[in-house]
Amino acid sequence: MPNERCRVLMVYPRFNAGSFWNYKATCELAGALHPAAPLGLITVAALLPTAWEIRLVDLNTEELAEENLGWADLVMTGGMLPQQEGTLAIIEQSRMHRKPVVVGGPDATSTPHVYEAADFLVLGEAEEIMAGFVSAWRSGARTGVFKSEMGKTDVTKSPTPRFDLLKFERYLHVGIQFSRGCPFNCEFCDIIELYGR
Ligand code: B12
Repeated sequence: MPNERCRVLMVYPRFNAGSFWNYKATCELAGALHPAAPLGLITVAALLPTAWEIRLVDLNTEELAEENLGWADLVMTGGMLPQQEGTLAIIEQSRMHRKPVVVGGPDATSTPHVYEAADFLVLGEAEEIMAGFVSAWRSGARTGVFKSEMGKTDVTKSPTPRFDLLKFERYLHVGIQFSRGCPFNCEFCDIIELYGR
């Protein structure tokens, strides 16, 4: 689509302070601001049309400047359970600026009712869903719930994440994916429900 413009502001929500397994002390020792980079959002970024402009703000390492919200046509956010409060705050802030907000990721997929205030919900693995979202957005949709109709993602078809959007020096480690789901049965974990084996 020539001349198409869409400015996407990706915001990685803040984790609850003091949440378990947050590597806070390790980050201090190593001089990092946060343990892990937002691999979900940069994977979603790689699934969007190349003509769309993308900015990434990780609220675990920086503040969200008002200017970024003013710039955006669309806000994308989401993460895991300890980021729920942070995600809800981003939804509220985006709505105050009258910016449509898309929420996705593991917590929205597990408990979509919590995120009803979002304009769009993307539930499940984004690889199978974003093309449908993009075509709905292009045809003028400004609300909707998008789910994968095609079953589980073939991880070999997941694009290389947009690592260029990261400020590497801020993180303790940057993950890469080599599988989805899990072969084990740990009782505390619902990953098999989310992404299968
Ligand atoms: C690596 C990992 C960790 C690491 C790094 C964590 C971090 N801060 O990044 C460690 C080991 C530290 C960790 C710890 C915890 N984790 Co963890 N972790 C994972 C794991 C194995 C992979 C996450 C990942 O990077 N995946 C790769 C990316 C590409 O996938 P993704 O983020 O899911 O993104 C895809 C979609 O969800 C979607 N998507 C994601 N975001 C968005 C946003 C938008 C707008 C859209 C459209 C789509 C979208 O698109 C992507 C491509 O398909 C998952 C399980 C799994 N196999 O997915 C659990 C998982 C995310 N963790 C989970 C939990 C609960 C925790 C802990 C709270 C556990 C605990 N009890 O302490 C802690 C919290 C840590 C903290 N305070 O930071 C849960 C979250 C469940 C939920 N309902 O939110 C998961 C799903 C495992 C599970 N089922 O139990 N974790």
